[in-house]
Amino acid sequence: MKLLLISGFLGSGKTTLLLQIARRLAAASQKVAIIENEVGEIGIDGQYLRREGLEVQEMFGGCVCCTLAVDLVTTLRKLEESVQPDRVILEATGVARPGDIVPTVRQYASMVDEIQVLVLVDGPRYEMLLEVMNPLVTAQIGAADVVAINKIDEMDEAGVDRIRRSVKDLNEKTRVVAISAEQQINLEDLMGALQ
Ligand SMILES: Nc1nc2c(ncn2[C@@H]2O[C@H](COP(=O)(O)OP(=O)(O)OP(=O)(O)O)[C@@H](O)[C@H]2O)c(=O)[nH]1
Ligand SMILES: [Mg+2]
Repeated sequence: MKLLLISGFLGSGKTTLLLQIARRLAAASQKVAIIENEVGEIGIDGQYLRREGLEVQEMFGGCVCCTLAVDLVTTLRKLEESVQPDRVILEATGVARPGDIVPTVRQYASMVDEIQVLVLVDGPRYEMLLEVMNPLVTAQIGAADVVAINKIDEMDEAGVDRIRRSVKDLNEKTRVVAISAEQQINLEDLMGALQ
């Protein structure tokens, strides 16, 4: 199975985008399963995605990048046995550091052939978050294979270009796509980047 890890700050649009990606993969005949990691005990995102007909496993009460790392491997193993998905999409908590998840998966989750890290940036709040939450935002972008600048429907082009340059300064190897998950703008470009 291929694992797509979606990381990004609270409210950046992870669940909204996950649904769009899952629909597109399903339309391309891929079997998709979701893992929702939520800090609290109520699985709001999980319930929402399940109502859309998706196979969802939930992990509560901690973060898969630290306290729940072992549980993540167990959950992946269970999915492999029960569903045998082509793709698993993992929505991390907003405070997760994807760079800490990748080595665990590579080392212990042998059923995962490939892991991709997609980091969502909350476009309108990027500059504020970079200032206030600098170590977290920098760590998330640093670990990204692909960065999606989200909510461009609320931004002008100059603002998007500024973020693009800032992201490239933090991680010159990452691919950057500017999208709106909600308005479904540039999602085909993003799917291309995630092949
Ligand atoms: N304007 C705009 N709003 C968006 C877009 N994508 C998501 N949103 C809104 O952003 C808010 C958060 O979206 P979610 O998908 O729940 O974000 P999330 O990252 O999963 O949030 P948490 O799981 O709580 O961290 C919601 O009100 C969405 O409607 C977008 O492309 N444009
Ligand atoms: Mg969410």
